[in-house]
Formats: sequence, C-alpha cells, structure tokens
Amino acid sequence: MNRQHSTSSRGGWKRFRTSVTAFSLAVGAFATPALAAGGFVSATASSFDAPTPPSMAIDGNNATRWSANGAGQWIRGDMGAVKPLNGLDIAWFRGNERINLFDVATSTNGTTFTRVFVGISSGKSTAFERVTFPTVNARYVRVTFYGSTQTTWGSITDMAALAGPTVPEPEPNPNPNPQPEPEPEPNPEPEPNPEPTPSQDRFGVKMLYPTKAGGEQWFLADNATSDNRFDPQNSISRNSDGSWKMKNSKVRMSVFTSTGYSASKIPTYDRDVLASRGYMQAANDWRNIEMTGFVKVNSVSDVTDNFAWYARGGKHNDNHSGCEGSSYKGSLHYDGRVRWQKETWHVSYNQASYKPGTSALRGRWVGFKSVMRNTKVNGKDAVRLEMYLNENADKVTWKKVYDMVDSGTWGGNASHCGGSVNAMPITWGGPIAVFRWDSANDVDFKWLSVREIPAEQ
Ligand SMILES: [Ca+2]
Repeated sequence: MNRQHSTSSRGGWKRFRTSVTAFSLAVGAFATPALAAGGFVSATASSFDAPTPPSMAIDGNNATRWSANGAGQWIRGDMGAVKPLNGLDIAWFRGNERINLFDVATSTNGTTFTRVFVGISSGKSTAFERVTFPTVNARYVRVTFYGSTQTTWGSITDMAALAGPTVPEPEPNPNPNPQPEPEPEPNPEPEPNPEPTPSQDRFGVKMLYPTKAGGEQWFLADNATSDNRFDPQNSISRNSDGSWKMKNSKVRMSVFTSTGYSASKIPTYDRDVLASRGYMQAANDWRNIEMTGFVKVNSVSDVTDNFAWYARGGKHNDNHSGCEGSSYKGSLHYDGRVRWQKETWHVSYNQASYKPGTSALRGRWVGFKSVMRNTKVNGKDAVRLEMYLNENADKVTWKKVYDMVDSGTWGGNASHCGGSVNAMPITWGGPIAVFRWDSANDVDFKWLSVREIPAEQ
C-alpha cells in the first residue's frame, strides 16, 4: 500500500467514494480516549506552506494548522514508538465549508504503509472528526489529501491518535479496573425532558432530571472505602445510622467516571480545542450532570465558608499552568447563602452574587444538588447552572435556590489556557466530580450521587 499518496486526484472522487463503505467515518461520542498530547511526538509532510508547518497539526492548538497545495500531499505523525492504534481524530481547517477526500495509512517503520481508512470529511464541522479502524500496531500515521469541494489546498488544524484496546498504561492509574454497578438500575426515561421528572434514585432521593440513556452514574457505595471510583482523600467512617462521617477541615472527595482518571490521557488543555471536542479526557467525562449529597454539619470554624459540589475539570493543581482545574462550583454556605462560582483555571475565579438559600446549616440534615447542563443562547453554546435544596431532608421536597446561564459574558481568563475568548463558558466535560468543603471539621454525609443527564439543548 506504499506510495498511495502519489495517486493522482483526477477521477479520485468517484473512485475513492466507492471504497468508503468498507470503513467507518464516525462523528460524535466515543469511548476510547486519545493518547497524550495528541499521541504524536513529531510530524513531517510532503510539503507545506511556510507559515503552516506540519508541527502545527499536532500542537493541540486549533488556531494553527498544516497546509499544502495539491492532490496527493500528505502529513505524517510519529508516535515515537510502535503502539496499538484504532483511530485518528482529524480537525480540518475550514472543515465546516469544505468536504475533504483523504486516506489514512499506518506504518511501523516509516517506509511500508498500509491504508486503514479512505473517505471524506463531513464538510460540516471544524471540530475533531473521528475515523476508526480495527486495531493495528503502528508508529507512523499518514493522512493523504486528494482534493476538496472548495480548494486544491489540503489543510489540517490538528490530529490526535487513538490508543487501541491493548495499550499499556503509561503511568499508574488510580482506577485500573472500574467495577460494574453492583446492581442493575431501573431503566431511566430515555427521552430528554427539560421539565423535572418525578422519579427516585437508588436511595429513594427524587431525581430532578432523568439519567441520560446509557449515561455515566455513580452512587456512594456501602463499601465506599474500597470503591475505586471514589477517592475521599481523607479517612471516613460509618455512623450507626448508615451515614458517613468526615472529620477534616479541608475535604475534596473525588468521583471518577467509569473510565477512571489519568492525566496522561488528556491530550490538550487548549480551551478552544476542549470546547470543540466537548471533553477533557474522554467522551464520557462528567459534563451535563445532576450532583446530589446530603450533609449534616456538626462543627464549623467559619460559617461564611461552604460546601461546593463541582465538576467540568480534572485535578486542581498547578500542573499544566493550572489548566486542568476548570470547574463550575455550586456553593452552599454554612450560613445558608448560595452562589455559583466559575473557575476558568486553577486558580482564576469569578463569583455570581449570593442568594438566600436556607437558614444556618449546623445541626440538621440538608440535601443539596448542583445541576449543570449545556444549552444554547442565541445559537451559541452556553451553560445553565441550577442549585436545589431539600431543607427537611425528606428526599422529595426540593426547592430551586439558584438558576443562571453562563452565555459567555461572565468573567473568565481563558486566554491563559489558549482560549480565544476570555469569558467563554466551560462547555466541556472533565474526568472528576468533587464534593468539597472547608472549615467544617465534623460533617456527616449520605446519599451522594453523580448522574449524567441530557443537555438542555
Ligand atoms: Ca494546530
């Protein structure tokens, strides 16, 4: 299959199109995460226009690209070592204007290439579009351009390689063997419904929005201390009534998706790329979620501090310029006030105004839900942020205490992480959802859950 790229484009449309059905071009949601940093350590090409070298197609930045003029021009990414590979994400420059005809070939030695895909791009999106194929061992991945509906220029904004199923973990994974849910869930209502639907979760707690069909969900387990999707980070103990106790003044209880968390599988933190892909680590990252917990504060050192149920990022630390630490934080203060916070990166906050939520929390059980869902405002991506309280902890009587939409005018400093618009909403999912609190060193908790729900639009 070597030298495929030397084939003339003349007559290529018809000839190549006949082969498309033999392979798959898939656009949408996927389970296999991309390799780190797009998976490529270097790139070369048959030629390139001087301002757009091949390295710009593997830099994780959707403001840069590779381009070359003419049918048969190719770009080749090097993963640095032979690995199992079963797909490639390609973002085409002006991919929403032009359909590109191309093939993908792989090689272990850079000399002998085998074609694994031939087909066309959608012509409808500048975002990553995925091609998949049966797993092959490969070090080099070559994309050859044969023409487009608009121009003779082939131009790719970015590419990311997709690890095949047998790639060994490059670093210890905190969740190497996700356990299946211990018992089958009642099948949730499959159709998206913007109105709250009365139904109960496994604890008997009213779900305000139905779980997305096939969506991620997690519930605090009876054996919570051995649940590898739950990392309370401090010791917890079981109370006689079945609830749990945390005695620490700085609490960050992390909940992973069924995929588990691995920073090495996050290919880029570029805000424009994350917004385009819709996720940070994997397609099943926590994104549109209803996050529920019941708490009883027994001791507080600062009543102005708060609980925060938050998601849409990974670890909140200084690595990667803090860019893994994006989040929306629904915050319930010990004095009863509520507000949303937007953490564009760690540490860059904007705070919405306080609203009254309930009376002071100490000494009683209170249920608290953070709900975040993508929506549209004037055709643009936005995020609806809601908070609900169950003041008497009867599991049923939920009161909406906050409802706002981040439509791209709220604070932000996204350019710190490559974003082209500082106030851009955080529309992507992240691998970790967190139950957080500070300044309360004796708290009982129960009936925690994180469930993936449909987007509002
Ligand atoms: Ca780029």
